[in-house]
Parts: sequence; structure tokens; C-alpha cells
Amino acid sequence: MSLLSNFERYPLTFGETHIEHLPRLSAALGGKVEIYAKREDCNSGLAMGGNKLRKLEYIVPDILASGADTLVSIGGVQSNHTRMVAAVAAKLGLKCRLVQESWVPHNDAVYDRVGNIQLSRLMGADSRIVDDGFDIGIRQSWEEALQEVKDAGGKPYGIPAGASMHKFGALGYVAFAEEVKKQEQELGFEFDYIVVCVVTGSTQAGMIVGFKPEGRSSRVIGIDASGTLAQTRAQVLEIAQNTSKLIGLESEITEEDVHINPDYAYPAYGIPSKETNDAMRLAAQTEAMITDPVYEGKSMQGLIDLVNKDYFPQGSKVLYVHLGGTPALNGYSYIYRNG
Ligand code: 5PA
Repeated sequence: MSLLSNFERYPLTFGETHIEHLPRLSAALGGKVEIYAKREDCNSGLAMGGNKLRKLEYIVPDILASGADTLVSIGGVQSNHTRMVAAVAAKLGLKCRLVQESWVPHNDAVYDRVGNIQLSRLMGADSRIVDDGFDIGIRQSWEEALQEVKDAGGKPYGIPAGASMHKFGALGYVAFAEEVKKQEQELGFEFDYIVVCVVTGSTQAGMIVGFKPEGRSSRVIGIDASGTLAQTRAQVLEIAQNTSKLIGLESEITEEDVHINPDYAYPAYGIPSKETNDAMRLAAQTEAMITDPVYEGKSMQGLIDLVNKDYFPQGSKVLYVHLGGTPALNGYSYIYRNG
């Protein structure tokens, strides 16, 4: 029986996402492991989809029950999450107020006009840029935006950064783990490791909870892209523990269930290193799989480096989870002007 049978889900995605074998990338890394990708980046027709829609599917019933007329959320200028909140607002016929903080010290001339923020504006969101720097926690600018909506006579519904510190924020990735287990039965094998990017935490936290009954939580390798490891780790643990209580899981989530590798977040959140860019090029040139410089490029870099370092035993089957995020590439056009 599903761990989530007591929770309502409002469908925003196409359904199960594809698991794709990546033979050319596996061969380019020496054929030591078999790499597969679960394509969360292709999960919906809503504004190019991505991981946030899986999370929001379990939040929408609460939004509808609240009677709110305005969704209020927060992220960086090129936030994928705020794009997805704008998409859900458009789809439900609600208003949307977005706080876009200046999380990334990046100066591409059109950074605040293309990619995610452009799509959010196109979907009618009231998107306002503020000066505050990077922080994954609950933010004052978000609380002020909620108050502004109230002062103007509206009824806001707040969704924190990455939907992570929302009580239902991790349920979507508990469902993801259940989906992987079902697909493993169809494929006839189990993945030895799952590699996933982590920043605000509810994606990995949901997976940790979903794989806990089989004792597989620590096989979910989070690749940190936040550059603030202690805060991200603490947030993942807190979300996983709260979610496991919420769904009534018997065994408790502990530190040992949380595996996060901090080695690839340099030089800073939102800024790719040379190795990030090389990893993005390799995935693009072997498998036509496009990753972004903020999130998936860093987890791809981590995957590649861990294979090169023989972290995974020979013959392992490794599932790379592609969480979306490619629209942000447009904000980094100078870096990739020659490919
Ligand atoms: C994001 C997050 P978590 O925040 O759930 O840990 O997920 C990390 C992540 N990949 C991985 C992509 C494409 C992401 O967009 N994005 C945030 C955003 O504002 O877009 C929440 C930071």
C-alpha cells in the first residue's frame, strides 16, 4: 500500500517520468557503471515542468481548501521554483506575487529578463526583484510580501523557498521513491545509488523517507549546490523527520540516513566552475541531455567525478535524477557562447 494513501494529490504532471538509459555517457566514463536518468525535467506541459511540480501536487489541495486568491513565493532571480508557482497560479486562476532575491553574483546583461523570470512574467506573475542575498530559510522579504497582499485586501497563500519548509513539501518525492520502486520491478533490477541535486532540501528529504522502509535512504547521494552545507543538511534532516512523522513511518530518520556531498558547490551557489561546465558539455554531447549551471550541472559534475574516482563499485547501476531547471541557461549565454 502507498505511504501516501491519506494525502490528496492534485495532478499537474503527465504521470510517471521516464527512466532513460545513458549508454554513451556510461561508456565515456569508462563503462565502469551503468548510468540511467529519471527525467523529472520532462514531467509536465506546465511551463517546462521540473521537480517543483511534484511537490506542488500535494500542496494544491491545501491551497484550494484555504480559499486563497494569491500565491506568494520566493527564490533567486532565475528561480525555477517561482516559475512553477507562477504556472500553478495561472493554471488555477489565482494571482501570483513573487519575491526574487539577488541570490547569485552573476552579471549577464539579460539575467533578469530571460529564462525563468521571463516565463513567470509571461504567465502574469507580479515578480519583484529585491537586493537580499542567498539564504534557504524563511525570509523577511517573503513575510513582507504576504503582509502586502493582506493589506491590499487579498488572501495570500505562502509557499516558502523551494516549497521545502511547507508541511506537505516533501510528499511529492516520497511518491517519487514509490514510483522508482515500481519501475525497478518492471525493469527487473534495482538501482544501487541515486544521485540528486540538493539546495532547499525537500526533494532529497522526500526520497530519504520514501526509501526508508527498504533501508535504502543513505543510497540517495545528495550533491549540494547551495554552498551552505550545514544549513542544507540540517534542513534535509528536519524535513525528512517531519515528513516521516506526518505519514506515520515506523522507523525514525536519523543523521545516518542523510548523505550529502559538498564537493561540487564551489565557487558559489549559482556560479558554475570549469568542471561544472565540462560536465554539462559531456552530458549534452553524449546524450543530448541538457543541464543547467546552477543545479543539475553540479549534480552531473558530482556524478562524473564520483565515477572517475571509483566511488561506485564496478557494475553499479546509478540513477541520476534530472530535476529540471534548463530555462536558467539563457541567463548564462556568455559562458556557453561557443558551446
Ligand atoms: C532545485 C531547487 P531542493 O531545493 O528541493 O533541494 O531542490 C534542488 C533543486 N534542481 C535541484 C533544480 C532544477 C532546482 O530548481 N530550486 C530552488 C529554486 O528556487 O528554483 C529552490 C531553490
